[in-house]
Amino acid sequence: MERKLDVLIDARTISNRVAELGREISRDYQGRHPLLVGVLKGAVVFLSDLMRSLTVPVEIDFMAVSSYGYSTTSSGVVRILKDLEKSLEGKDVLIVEDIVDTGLTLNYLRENLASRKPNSLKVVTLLDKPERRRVEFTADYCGFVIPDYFVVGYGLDYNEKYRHLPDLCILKGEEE
Ligand code: PRP
Ligand code: 7HP
Repeated sequence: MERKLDVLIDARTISNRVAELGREISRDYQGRHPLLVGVLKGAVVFLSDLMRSLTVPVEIDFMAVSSYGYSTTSSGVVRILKDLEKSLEGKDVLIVEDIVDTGLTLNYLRENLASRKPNSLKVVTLLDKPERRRVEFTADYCGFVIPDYFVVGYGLDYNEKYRHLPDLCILKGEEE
């Protein structure tokens, strides 16, 4: 099957929006030192840009969870593959995610991290695909709401490919 990439959101538009999110988050966390929790692997590009747009000091940590395997349809199963290094007790935690699709991953992660007694817990996602939701989930900060396309680039993959693309692209032809 021939694959085709159409740009949905170009690198400059992403960069401008990430800078805006950075300003908003910096205002909201003034005087605090939030812990950014990146969800591997898709969020690494977004997290690395977002943290450099913040004017408050941050720490970072990462989790890896699995819900998809190598399929583009959600199995509904969330498993922790890599956990955080330190306790969240008393910390201001901001989960950084690349995309909310069915909502299963973040719904699970938010509950899981809330049970570790952080001082506050919020979620920032670069992308939100509300048409695909299977459980109710609303992020505290969102870069772009997008239609139900399978997208790659800026950290997002299909079978581990395309994460390096600077633009966010619609992948056609390979997901069938
Ligand atoms: C993607 C994405 C989110 C999750 C969102 O991760 O990064 O973590 O799926 O989907 P959901 O809202 O339907 O749960 P994926 O499992 O593809 O792993 P990756 O980040 O390593 O690419
Ligand atoms: C996961 C995911 N990964 C890449 N592109 C998408 O559109 C996706 N939705 N959920």
